[in-house]
Amino acid sequence: MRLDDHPTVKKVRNGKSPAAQIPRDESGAIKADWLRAVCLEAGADDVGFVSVDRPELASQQLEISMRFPRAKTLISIVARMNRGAVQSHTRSIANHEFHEAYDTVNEAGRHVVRKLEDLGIPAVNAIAAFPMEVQTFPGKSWYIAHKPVAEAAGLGKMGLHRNVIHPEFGNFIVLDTIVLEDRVSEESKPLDYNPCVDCKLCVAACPVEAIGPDGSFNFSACYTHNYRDFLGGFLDWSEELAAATSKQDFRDKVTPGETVALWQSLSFKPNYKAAYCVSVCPAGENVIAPYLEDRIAFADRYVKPLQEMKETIYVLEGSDAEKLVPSRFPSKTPKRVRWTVEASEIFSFLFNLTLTFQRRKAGHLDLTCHLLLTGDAPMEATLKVTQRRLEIEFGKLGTADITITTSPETWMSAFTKQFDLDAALQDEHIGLNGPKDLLQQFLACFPVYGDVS
Ligand code: B12
Ligand code: SF4
Repeated sequence: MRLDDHPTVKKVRNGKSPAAQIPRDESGAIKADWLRAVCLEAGADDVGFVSVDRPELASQQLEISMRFPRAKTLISIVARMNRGAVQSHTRSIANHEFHEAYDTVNEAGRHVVRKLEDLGIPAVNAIAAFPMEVQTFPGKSWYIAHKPVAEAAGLGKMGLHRNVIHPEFGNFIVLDTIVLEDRVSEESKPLDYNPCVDCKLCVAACPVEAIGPDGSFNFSACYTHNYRDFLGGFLDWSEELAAATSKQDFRDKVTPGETVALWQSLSFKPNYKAAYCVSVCPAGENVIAPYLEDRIAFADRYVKPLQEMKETIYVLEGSDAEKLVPSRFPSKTPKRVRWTVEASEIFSFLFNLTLTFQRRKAGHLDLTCHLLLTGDAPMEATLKVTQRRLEIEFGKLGTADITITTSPETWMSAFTKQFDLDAALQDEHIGLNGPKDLLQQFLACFPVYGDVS
């Protein structure tokens, strides 16, 4: 049969194109009002449109264009969470609400895509979070960062705790992005204020002080505790099991409760250990009234029970969290675990340093260090610690207080417990120009990498 005579071909050629049903403006762009209604009908609680070439998305454009070469617009959608559930001090209730909201936003995204696809417009739902490209672990596993898209789409701003706060719903939302291969008639504009009221309740509630009062974020503290039953936590569990010499040896390291918690995460959906920063946040028009009425009562109701809750807090050896838990939260018990985002090559290792930097341990250290790495692929970097923050840039920038010349392997081993700085200096594995105590102070700004003692 000739292709022209095939029943499918004949039907399609004789049928009316579904694309004719799409309302478009004179330039041919899809009408924003219509698309907005489609998204809300599909289950989104709010929506905004951002063209992929918007400057706010500059850092993501390369990856988006590689994965979605025909993308023209990003549709940002949010789903509300039930506040009471997230504010609950019962972890299973709060976690279930997160999971339900992720399902809601993913389903809404899927319905929008189905509707558009039926009308002949290609689109893809980028998915709220997990599943992600986790086979790249410990590398970056997400391909669209929803927060900057939501900000550009006017759906809120990142608060002090780095979660996006919607002007009405507060931070009780989850985010998703739909990638659309078409233009939309009207783009959304970012909010002209930040709904965060700078109350710092998120700082007070976080059991590992991941959120700094200055807006800094301790990635390793949050990831190590909150994500104990995810990703690297599971890796650690399986390696403990493999290394155990007996049942008792395994139980000495991992309690039956911890194993069962992991079973629950694997069987149902992974359980966050905290998310307290979200639960205590009073920002947003629909949320703030009780806070404005009585701030102390608000903190007593939402923050204090979390601070007083008895629980195990997972910390890295030598981290700020390990030191602060016993004094700030006497009812909580810190437990040392391993940093599982290990890096095998120097670029990831340097990035790892930014994730594990401990601002309290840095104290008032003010240091510029030139790192000159030798070997097959020599490299220069500047490591700058100032105001309890670490910045790493390639090249030799500014005037160095210390200059270190070493191999990438020696540099990576310098952050482990076994490392002997004096021996490395003596054997000339490390060449140091500048005071040794400055290098020691720098190394002390990080937790111990490697096995737990
Ligand atoms: C990576 C990630 C995390 C990381 C880093 C968090 C962060 N501040 O970015 C960890 C594991 C710590 C985390 C924790 C949480 N997350 Co999260 N997370 C993501 C994810 C996948 C990407 C985040 C992102 O955009 N980062 C890049 C930029 C925008 O953020 P940044 O702060 O400048 O970058 C930091 C980190 O990302 C990290 N980083 C940057 N690049 C790389 C690369 C690698 C390899 C690694 C390891 C780290 C890393 O370093 C930066 C400085 O700390 C998104 C889902 C998605 N696809 O967008 C959800 C998302 C941001 N998470 C969310 C939530 C709810 C949480 C938690 C509350 C989890 C929970 N339920 O307990 C906590 C809150 C912690 C906090 N206060 O930020 C929601 C936020 C919703 C909202 N209202 O904004 C999102 C949007 C998921 C969703 N679909 O709704 N998360
Ligand atoms: S808890 Fe307070 S400081 Fe933290 S993000 Fe919410 S409003 Fe901002």
